[in-house]
Amino acid sequence: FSIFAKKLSDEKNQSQIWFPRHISELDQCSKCITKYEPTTDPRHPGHGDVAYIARRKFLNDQALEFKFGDEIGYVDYTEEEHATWKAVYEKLGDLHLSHTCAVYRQNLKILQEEKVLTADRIPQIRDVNKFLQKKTGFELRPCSGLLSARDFLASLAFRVFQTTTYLRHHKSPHHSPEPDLIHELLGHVPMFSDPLLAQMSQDIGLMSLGASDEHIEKLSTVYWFIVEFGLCKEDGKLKAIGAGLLSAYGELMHACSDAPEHKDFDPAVTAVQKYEDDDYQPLYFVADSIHDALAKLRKYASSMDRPFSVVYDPFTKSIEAIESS
Ligand code: TIH
Ligand code: FE2
Repeated sequence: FSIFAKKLSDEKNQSQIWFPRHISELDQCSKCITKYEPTTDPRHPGHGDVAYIARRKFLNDQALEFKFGDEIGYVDYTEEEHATWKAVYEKLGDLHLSHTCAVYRQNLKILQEEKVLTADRIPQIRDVNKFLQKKTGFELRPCSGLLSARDFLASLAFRVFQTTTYLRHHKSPHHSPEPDLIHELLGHVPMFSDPLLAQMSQDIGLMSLGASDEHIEKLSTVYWFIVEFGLCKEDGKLKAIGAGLLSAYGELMHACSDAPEHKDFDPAVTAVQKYEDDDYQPLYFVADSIHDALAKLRKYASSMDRPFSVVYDPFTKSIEAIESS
C-alpha cells in the first residue's frame, strides 16, 4: 500500500466493529456455537454414547486452552480412533481418481510421499503445520467445535485455520454432520496446500473483518459453497474442490452425480443461496477452476462497499485498516 494511504482516524476505529489486528488476537476469536451436540442432538451419531461424549469433551477442553505462541501438544489417539481414520482414508481412496480435482490429487500424493498423511496413524497437527508452512503459510490452530462465522472467517484473514481435534463417531465413519479432525485433515489440508485456494480463503477472511452481520452471512455462505462444497469441471467431468465433499464418501458421489442441481459459481448469486447443513446439499456450485473462482471472488469483493479496506502484512502478521477513497 502506498505511503499516501490514510490510516483510519481513532474516532473511526472506535465506531467500527472490533476485529483482530494481529494474529495473537485470534485468542479472542474462539467463541463456539452449539449445533449438533452429541449431548442433546439425536441427529449426532454419538448421541447417547457416554464414552464418546466424554472423549470429545476432553479434546475440546484441551483445544480451548490453546493460546497464540503455544506449541501444539501431541494428542494420544486411541486405537479405535486410528481405526476410524484408517477406514475413512482407505474408502475415500476409491474415489480419488474419479471424483477429486487435480489440485487435491497432487497435494495428497505429496502429503503421502512425505508421510504426513498415512493410513495407519492419525497425523499430529504440529507435523501437518510444518508441511503447510512450507506450501502456503497456512497453519491449523486447535479449536473446540463450531465457531461463530465471524470468528472463523477472521482467522482465515491471517491464514489460520481453526481445526477441531476430536473424531467423528466410529459408527458413522463416512459422513459426519459436523466438522471433525478427519474432515480437517483429509478435506482441508490438501486444499490449503494450494496457493490459489489458500489465497481465496484468506481473501474471504479479509473481506469479513469489521463487516456487518449481513455481509458476514453472505461471506460465510460463499465460503460454504466454494471452500466446503465447491465443484469444478475437469475434462468435462465434475470434480470436488470442497473439503466437506472430499472427506465424505457418500456426499462426494452424490455431488458429482446427476442427482443434485448444479449452478455456475457466481459469488453474488452464491452469497444469497440457502444451504443445507444437516443432509447432503440439493444444489452445488461449479467453478471453471480454482483460479476462476478466485478471480470472480475478487471482482465481487470490489463491489462490496466498506468505509475502509484492509491490508495484510505477512511479515508482522498484522492488519492495517485504510480509509476508502
Ligand atoms: N460432512 C463432512 C464429513 O462427513 O466429512 C463434515 C462437514 C463439513 C462441513 C460441515 S460438516
Ligand atoms: Fe470444513
